[in-house]
Amino acid sequence: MPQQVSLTPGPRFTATHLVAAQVAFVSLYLTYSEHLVTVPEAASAIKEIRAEQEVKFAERYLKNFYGLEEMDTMSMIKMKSKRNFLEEKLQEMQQFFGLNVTGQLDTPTLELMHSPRCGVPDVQHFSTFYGRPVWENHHITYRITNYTPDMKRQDVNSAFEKAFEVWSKVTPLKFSKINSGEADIMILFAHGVHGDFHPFDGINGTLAHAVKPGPGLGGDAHFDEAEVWSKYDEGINLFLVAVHEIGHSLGLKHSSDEKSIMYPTYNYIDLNTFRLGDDDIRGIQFLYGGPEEQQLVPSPDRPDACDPNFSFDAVTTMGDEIFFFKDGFFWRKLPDKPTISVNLISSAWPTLPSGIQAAYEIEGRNQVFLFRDNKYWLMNNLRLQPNYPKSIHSFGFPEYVRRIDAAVFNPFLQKTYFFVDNKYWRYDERRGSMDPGYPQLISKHFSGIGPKIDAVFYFKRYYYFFQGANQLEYNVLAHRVTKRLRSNIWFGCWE
Ligand code: TQI
Ligand code: ZN
Repeated sequence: MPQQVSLTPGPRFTATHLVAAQVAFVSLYLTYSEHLVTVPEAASAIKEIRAEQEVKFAERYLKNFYGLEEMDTMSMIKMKSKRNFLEEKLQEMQQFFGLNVTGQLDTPTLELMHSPRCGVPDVQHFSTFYGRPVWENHHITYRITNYTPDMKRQDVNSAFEKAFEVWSKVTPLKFSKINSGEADIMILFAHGVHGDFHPFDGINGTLAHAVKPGPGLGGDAHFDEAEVWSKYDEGINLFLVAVHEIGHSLGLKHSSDEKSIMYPTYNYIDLNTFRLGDDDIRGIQFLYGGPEEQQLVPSPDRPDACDPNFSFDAVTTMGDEIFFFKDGFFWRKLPDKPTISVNLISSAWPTLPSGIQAAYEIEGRNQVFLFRDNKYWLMNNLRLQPNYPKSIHSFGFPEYVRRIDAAVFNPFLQKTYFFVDNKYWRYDERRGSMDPGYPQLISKHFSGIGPKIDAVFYFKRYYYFFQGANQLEYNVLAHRVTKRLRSNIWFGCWE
């Protein structure tokens, strides 16, 4: 018979111990019932409930420590043979602890499971999923598809942003939040059944789960809405659970190192002092390697965007951000935030060349086309798509066009303008063909623009044309130039 389990946390732990809490629940129930049971029927009913709870408890235990029903997209066949699976895992555990290998949830096995000190197999480090799945592309997108009402939206965003940062700091991985379409890591909050064969179980118990890297459901992280999510240590701290789940999303399984965030118990840790454990870092770097030395870009080689004569090769929006391309670099900026980051094109997209000459986004389709010479690439949610580059002649350009200077999509007309020297073409994105009657002179339709432009992008009913160090703001609906600006105005350069 399982005994009352001490809940005194170890010296390192200051808060709830998830597995211990589960044990406490079962044992409290038992002590409670032992004092109360006088009527025989009640006793047998309680026994039944107790047995059911013990099975549930054992399942959770095996899940945590023996990878029972790992979060694969569990096939129906596997579901059917869940019993066998449980038996197998029980045998594995019994073998490990030198118990009789019965495959049954017998008393010695249960007792061992209930003892909190012996719950962890002595694999002294991190573990990865079978086959070691990882994300091939180091630029990983995530999307928060819904929000818990327990917290402010901004706090949810920042919990995830910070949680991703924890992992990006120690790896070459970059994470970007997208707000529509399919991200690599789709995040959601849900109650109970939510469409993945792993329904949530109400408050406590399972808090969240995440799927190993892969297409579709792969990488996705689900959070049990029945928990009270919090920014602090009342309820369950979203940031800490997010760090743990993202660990799974990136390919880490549980670690047996108590200091690891991948250790399968929940402990509140002061967020100001939170750090990944050494074992977490070893684990994640085993999968992805360490961070790239971005700062090795010799500063004399890095173009100074604040140079008053600075010009751009290509500019486009991508989701909420504006991307500026120049030589081997790109800058990305959120329009309403002052921070700008500069990156090497080759480190973000190893197969994309430097010297991108034109780029445009089809708003609403999450598509960005990038051009260099007679080739173009398609990017979707920051990821280069397979089967590119293709030839620009597939847009219908005549043979003599060898490159594009600039391109911009007009969302009102659903048409794209391509600028080449002093002329432009117009492409119908809905029909997928070039409009007849082109090329035309830029100066004829876009008064005040030209003769030749470097880059152009569309933002909130304006086109921004770049001509050397000058930028012209052009009202799309009024068809006229409304402002003359420095090209690098977006960079907050104060002369
Ligand atoms: N959910 C389990 C977990 O994320 C689900 C799970 C068990 C799992 N084994 C897995 C997911 C293997 C992927 C791969 O660990 S949970 C904790 C912790 C949970 C537990 O709700 O039990 C955290 C979620 F570590 F505190 F126990 C988050 Cl942080
Ligand atoms: Zn886990």
